[in-house]
Amino acid sequence: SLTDDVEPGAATMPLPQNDERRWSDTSAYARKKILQSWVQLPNGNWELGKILSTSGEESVISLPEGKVMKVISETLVPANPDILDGVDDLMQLSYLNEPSVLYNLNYRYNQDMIYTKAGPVLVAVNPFKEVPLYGNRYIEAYRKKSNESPHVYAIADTAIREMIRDEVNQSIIISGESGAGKTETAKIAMQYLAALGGGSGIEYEILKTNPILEAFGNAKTLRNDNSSRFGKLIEIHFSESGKISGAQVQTFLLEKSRVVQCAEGERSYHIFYQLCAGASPALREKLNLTSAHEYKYLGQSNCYSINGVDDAERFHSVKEALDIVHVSKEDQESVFAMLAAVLWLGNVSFTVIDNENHVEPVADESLSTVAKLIGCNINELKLSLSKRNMRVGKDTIVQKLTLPQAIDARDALAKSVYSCLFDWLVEQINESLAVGKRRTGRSISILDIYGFESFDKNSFEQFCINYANERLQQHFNRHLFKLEQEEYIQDGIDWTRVDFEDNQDCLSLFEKKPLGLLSLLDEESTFPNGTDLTLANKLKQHLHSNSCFRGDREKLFTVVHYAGEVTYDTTGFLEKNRDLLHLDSIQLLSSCSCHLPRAFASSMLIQSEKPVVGPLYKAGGADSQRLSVATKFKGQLFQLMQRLGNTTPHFIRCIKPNNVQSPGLYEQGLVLQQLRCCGVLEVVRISRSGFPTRVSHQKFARRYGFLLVENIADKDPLSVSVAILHQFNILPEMYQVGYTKLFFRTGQIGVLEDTRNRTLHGILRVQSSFRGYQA
Ligand code: AOV
Ligand code: MG
Repeated sequence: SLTDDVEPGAATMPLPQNDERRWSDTSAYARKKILQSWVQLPNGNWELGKILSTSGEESVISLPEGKVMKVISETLVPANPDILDGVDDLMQLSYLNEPSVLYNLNYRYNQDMIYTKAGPVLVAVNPFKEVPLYGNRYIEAYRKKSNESPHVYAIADTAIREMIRDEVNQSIIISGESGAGKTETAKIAMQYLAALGGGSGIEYEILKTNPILEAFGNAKTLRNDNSSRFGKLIEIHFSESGKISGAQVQTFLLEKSRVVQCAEGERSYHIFYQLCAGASPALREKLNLTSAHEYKYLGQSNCYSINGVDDAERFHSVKEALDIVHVSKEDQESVFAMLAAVLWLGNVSFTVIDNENHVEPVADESLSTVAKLIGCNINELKLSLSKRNMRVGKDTIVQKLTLPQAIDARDALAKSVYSCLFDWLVEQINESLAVGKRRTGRSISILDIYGFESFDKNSFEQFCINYANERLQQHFNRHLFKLEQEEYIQDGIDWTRVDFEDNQDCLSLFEKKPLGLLSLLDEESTFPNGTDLTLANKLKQHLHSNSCFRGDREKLFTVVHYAGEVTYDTTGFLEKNRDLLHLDSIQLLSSCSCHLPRAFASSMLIQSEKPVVGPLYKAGGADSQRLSVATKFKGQLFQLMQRLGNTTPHFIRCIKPNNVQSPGLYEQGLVLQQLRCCGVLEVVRISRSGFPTRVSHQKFARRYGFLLVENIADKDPLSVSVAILHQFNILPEMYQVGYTKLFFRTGQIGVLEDTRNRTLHGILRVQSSFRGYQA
């Protein structure tokens, strides 16, 4: 136990409480007379105080501004000496407790030093303003290693170096809550890779994928004005010489419901507003475009603009970016036509045509514009929005639609056109970026997904997003804790286990078969009579004893996520999970004269013809049999984790210092909650007490063996390794020799690398001067 070695007499010393105790070096603390200490104020914030006196169980503390307070000594938490203020790696803190970490990040944040290392992890605190840390001057400094302060650039630099040195693919995995800065961080990393690996021009295209994907896949939410509504993995390929040769983008589950509805104060996808604001008069006329206010899909949330954002200007940047990734002008126009079609589709209204409440669309401007834009016959459009062909056995019956069914059919069409458009664009981008066909197999992938979300009302989208974040969290845990510890133990290294928060229970709640959230959801989705309420009841019935689950009233249930509790409302879950595609709509699109709708129809058909692995969906008039959305998403995530599992990961944790997107506002409680749930403090503790750098004996001997003075020709790698360690006087406490590997404390390998580089350069210089002599 950590408190075992507290010396006698330490009882009068303030000891950290509960959680704090896990992070503090109480032993060291107890040995010294501590004057500075953290005091928790009634509002929960920590303040630095001086201990004036201690008697019995109480201490008298003086706080800034002359306040004096009497507190229970036990509640005090030791503070670090001033000399450690603002250290750039939390590992350097003498007292690694929560208030000290909070203070250190805050201290740096106030000076625009938004990056801090937490052992191997980079912590980035969102500045919500421009900070002078980027651009060519900085890139150059990190490339030359003349600037060594923590930075995304430094992470990207390490990734490139390790890719080349170890011949292993790398990944930069960025996580954090919604609005914490993941997407910005991903762009900063790409900027560095492009600068170092650039030359062929392809890097410019890669950077231009960002404005395109953000326009089509990001939207204003209550958490973030530029919130990613899809997950993205961009794999950047490198040649043997370390130059970028191409890239590939993979996207995950776009939130398509946003196209037809979004909450008060939020917006639909940026591109709709950009098009309405920025289209040229000629394009407006061609698409029969009006202002964003005229479109029902955009009007329901009462929010049309974003502070400080000029949608018209952005539209021009998007067009430029499309040019650069080789989307032709004609194709661009088709893309805009699809967007206009989606908007006009939202304005299509219905009228009752018989006494059974069946409806058909009103033949007005919106209907005719949609028909014109997608290139179909107006009567066929009308039919597809008022009737549904259903196969029953071998027969086909025609069902007339009621108003809610017709609205569903209309919205389903709008959503699938938009999501097909998004996928089509990604495909175009990938074709354009697949320049280096001769792949060397070396790559750096950057992962930027939607962050953990918790709103007042949480639906299927949050359910999927938060599930994805659980998976990612496990990857983080697995890598930094489990693997780390297992490796030490396997290699016979003396190692004291560190407990960490595992989120396996929550993941099992989602994934267990047959009684997990996803299985039960899929099962209910196959029942024709299943409703959102029967789903909620089913979940409560089967999962009530799970510690990560709580059934609430009616259609509500709560999941205890690693990042906090979220209450979900099952309203719409079944429909969104089934995501029915009606053959009528597909047929309509395939009969269009424009090429995009036809391409969409065939990709929808391909999707529905895929061998069905999961449950079948025949209920509710669906003609196509496909995987449920949740099951497909789960499969994608498994694949993603597998892909990432084959790379050397570099983790960046983005932290959101306030909920109002303001610069200079650092809310302790909010930051602490994020630090706690993402395990940053545990990582630091592990790294500090452990040996984070490890190299196999073979590799080590191969890399540094030539530096040895003695002859090593007939020696085994382990002996060579030990010989190297001795020759370079590496202190015994700085490494451990395992069965298969060497384990080093942080920073040790740098000494050897320096010597190696100096020696190599020396050799090269000797060789070139020799060559000069010959010539
Ligand atoms: P996210 O990707 O983590 O949220 P973003 O990367 O979109 O968050 O960041 C949100 C906003 O914070 C940005 O639009 C910027 O205004 C600001 N910001 C973030 N990082 C920086 C930085 N390094 N410098 C300046 N401003 C920054 V989400 O996609 O919602 O999960 O779903
Ligand atoms: Mg984002």
